Amino acid sequence: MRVDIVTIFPAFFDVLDLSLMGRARSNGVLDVRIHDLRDHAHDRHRTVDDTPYGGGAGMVMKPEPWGEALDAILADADDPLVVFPSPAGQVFRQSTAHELSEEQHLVFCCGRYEGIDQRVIDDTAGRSRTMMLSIGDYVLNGGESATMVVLEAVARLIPGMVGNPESLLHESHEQDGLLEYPVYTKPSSWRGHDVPPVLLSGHHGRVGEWRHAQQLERTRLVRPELLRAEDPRPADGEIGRE
Ligand code: 6GU
Repeated sequence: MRVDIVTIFPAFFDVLDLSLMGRARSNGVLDVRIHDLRDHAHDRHRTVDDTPYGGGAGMVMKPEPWGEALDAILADADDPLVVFPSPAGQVFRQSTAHELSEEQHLVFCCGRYEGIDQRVIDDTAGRSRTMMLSIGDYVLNGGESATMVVLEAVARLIPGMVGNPESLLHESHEQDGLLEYPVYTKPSSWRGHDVPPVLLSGHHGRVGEWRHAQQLERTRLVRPELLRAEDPRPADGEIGRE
């Protein structure tokens, strides 16, 4: 997958050299290119922002540097998806991560200040598939950290990224939409806390039932809105059983 990121803070993405991402980049699974928006600002101060028409607080990112930066990236691109991280966008979910992991070329446009001049988004939508994406209901100072979040969630779903693809199946927000069950490793007793005995029983059926009950209980306590009509209720007697 090719990924282009346009930002006024290229150094923010230095961490992409590390860990899973670093390996994916060196073995060719991910081709990530970072672009400094200021390379497309041509005044002496490399200005990328200006005051908002209509008044109000803060600054707005000027359209010209964005237009030029995107012209250069999109010139030789084959059906890219251009993403504008924004708290005003559609909410990014695990299902969105799966959809984006099927793309062959993503372009992330990291806004700062009060946002990017809307005409940049409109102009881009006139020539490429374009979306505004929010990572949740809170406010960040810019799109950089949101881009990192989206990229990490998407990249690990690309075939060949995660060592054992089976490990992707039993996670929160996958499959049945329940939160994941708690996990334990050796020693079986630590600081007076014992691993739940069922996990030491070697009885796969009972382990599976216990894990599912834990998923339901956690979800009911922390994220009840994720439960579906067909999920058993506490009254069904499943929750808390060992
Ligand atoms: Cl994508 N950007 C900013 N600036 N704030 C956010 C966000 C994005 N998602 C949630 N809050």
